[in-house]
Amino acid sequence: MNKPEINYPSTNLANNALIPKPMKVIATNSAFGLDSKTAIFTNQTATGFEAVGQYLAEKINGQTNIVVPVNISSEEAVERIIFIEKSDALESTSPEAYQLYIKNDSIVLNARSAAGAFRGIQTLRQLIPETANDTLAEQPMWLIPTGKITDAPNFSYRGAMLDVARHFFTVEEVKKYIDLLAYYKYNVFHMHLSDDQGWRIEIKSWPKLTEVGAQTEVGGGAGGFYTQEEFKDLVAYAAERHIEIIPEIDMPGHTNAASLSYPFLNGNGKKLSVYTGTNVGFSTFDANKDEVYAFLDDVIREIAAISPSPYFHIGGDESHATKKRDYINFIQKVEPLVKKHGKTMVGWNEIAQANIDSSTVVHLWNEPHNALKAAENGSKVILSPASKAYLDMQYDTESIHGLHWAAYIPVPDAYNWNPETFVDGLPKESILGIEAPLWSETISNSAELEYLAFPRAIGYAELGWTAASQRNWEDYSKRLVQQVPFLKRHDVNFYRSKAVDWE
Ligand code: TNX
Repeated sequence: MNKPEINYPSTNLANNALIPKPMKVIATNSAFGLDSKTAIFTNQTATGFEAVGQYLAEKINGQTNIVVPVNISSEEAVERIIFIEKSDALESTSPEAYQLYIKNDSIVLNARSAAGAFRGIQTLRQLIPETANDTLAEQPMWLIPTGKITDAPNFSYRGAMLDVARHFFTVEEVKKYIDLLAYYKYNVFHMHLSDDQGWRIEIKSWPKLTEVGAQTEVGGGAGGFYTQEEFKDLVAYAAERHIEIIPEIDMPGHTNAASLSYPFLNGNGKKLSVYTGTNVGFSTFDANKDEVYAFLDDVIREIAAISPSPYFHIGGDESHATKKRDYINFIQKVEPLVKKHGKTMVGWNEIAQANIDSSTVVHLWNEPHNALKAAENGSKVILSPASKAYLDMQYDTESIHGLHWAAYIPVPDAYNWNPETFVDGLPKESILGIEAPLWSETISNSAELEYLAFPRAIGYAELGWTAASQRNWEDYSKRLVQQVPFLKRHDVNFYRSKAVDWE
């Protein structure tokens, strides 16, 4: 390596616009010049590290057009190196912890696992300035401020949910959303795959679910579904971004599309017809029929086989057409089916009415008392309180998409709450993390999805990753403004809230 003599201008790592805000930042007031003479070297024995290096190179290329080689054998033309290393000597024990050490001529990223390295390169991506400095060297150079970042997540579960049932979203639309979530260090993508208005995943042993149940959506559109191959492709795509996909099949309510496909499933005693409206709570499986559980055994088996996530979400919400006794019986019969196929059950907070296993996870949306009950029983809780964390809630009365049954959620309100104290008496140890659900009654394409999700989903990313003591709206909103070039570069239709000084 022959290093050129460059007088780097001083840049200050402490003035970064990183979201989520990292645990610790120490600035050393110089710069690393990212240019065509930079190379990436990664650990090549531990799984996934090289792929993280390649992902970084791809993203650098997408932004700057420079080609940064990964793990090349000759270092001749190389002047500066980004090392991506495995290290167990990090302060935090989180598998997603990382440490970035940025100096003039090298960047060292240390992580326990490829997941940690992946989170670390998102930080690095966010530090690459929009524009190159063309005066320092013969070729354009992007100046990354030097210093040290030590970071780890506050919560191990940082999720976003998309309802692909009320309106269908294509594989490409879902991938675009996953890409954006990855940039903000999300690690879970929950897919709401079935509801009254549509069934969205191929089940080979019950083909009418997609031949009949998938052909509709809210408003009368054509609907759609993912073949098992497409679902596997989505799972792999998310996994490359160290995001786990949790599939949800909602039951025993929200099941009109399934019952329309196979009428023996229906338990509400009413004549079935296509449903393309937005009411909830009218449909139910018949909880007293063995054939219903045999059907569910097949559905869960087929999905579990193509879903590496340890979790399987059974919905369980708003089963107003199911008698309470039947509901409890149903949940207690489905839980062993989920277990039988090697998965941990997750369900919306209503499931805590049943006698559930302590390994089952309860997903809070509207009933703190059921979250508390579950926690007392040893279950972990995911927090998605509708009044704070629902991405489908309108910003205000002028919002062009969304609902407002739980609240209007302006951008500052989405950020200004503390998941750790939201449910009075819920111990932090019981909280797995937070999730921001996006129900799709009022949205049907990427532009509409993005209008509701951005910028609020960026704030939820910080609520999941950054400790409460480090969060502050004033400081956050300034960092949020600096996301605009990234959002524009990726053609994200974000909502320009008046509460943010976009400049
Ligand atoms: C409630 S939240 C629902 C969904 C709706 C949503 C709309 C939950 C578990 N159930 O069925 O789509 O409200 O905001």
